[in-house]
Amino acid sequence: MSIELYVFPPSPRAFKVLVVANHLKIPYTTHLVDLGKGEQRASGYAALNPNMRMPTLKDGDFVLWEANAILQYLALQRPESGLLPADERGRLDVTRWQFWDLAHWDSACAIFIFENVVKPRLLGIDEPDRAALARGEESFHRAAKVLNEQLRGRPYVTGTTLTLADVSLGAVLNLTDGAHLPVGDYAEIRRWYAGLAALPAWQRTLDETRRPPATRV
Ligand SMILES: N[C@@H](CCC(=O)N[C@@H](CS)C(=O)NCC(=O)O)C(=O)O
Repeated sequence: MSIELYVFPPSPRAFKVLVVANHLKIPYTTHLVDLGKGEQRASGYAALNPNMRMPTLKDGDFVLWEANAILQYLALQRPESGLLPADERGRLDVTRWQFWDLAHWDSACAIFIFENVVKPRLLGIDEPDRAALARGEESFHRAAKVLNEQLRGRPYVTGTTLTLADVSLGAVLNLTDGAHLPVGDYAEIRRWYAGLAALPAWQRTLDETRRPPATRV
């Protein structure tokens, strides 16, 4: 039985899971958790993920939520890929950036996504909260400066090879235009993201996330 992924494909948190599965050629089936219809609160889904958020992975009787943990689970299916390095220090470096993602990067970007994408497209609210966006700007620039400097002289976040750190941090930039993420001054971030977006699996996943998944929860 293949891995089951419960996702709302327009979300970068779903994208990061799907792109890793595609990059590693891991077979999976998807179940749509339509956030626009509140399907994350359906009792069957809430039994899998008590947070009532997506994504969630189910592999037989093993259930895992939190996108960055799911990425590690997928990478461990193909250790030879190097997406999660085998050596302890390399692995901790990747894990560090995945933690940093949730603590600083994802949380800053999420403000822009909520105000400029989710509100108008899913909630029918056209006017963004200016105070929230101002807080988002401050958090975004503080984090973006760190990421931009880290990428200087490095093709990827942790060095010369693609790892989960790149996927965790790069997925959100798919929404740069729609969310108005202010990446304009960060040349290293833009150069690095262009490389990610050129990956065949990235392209395929972008195509796939524009189509509805086969089944529903
Ligand atoms: N830290 C979690 C965040 C998951 C999350 O917040 N997912 C959002 C969509 S991007 C969600 O399902 N929201 C539904 C809701 O808040 O009702 C992860 O990275 O997996």
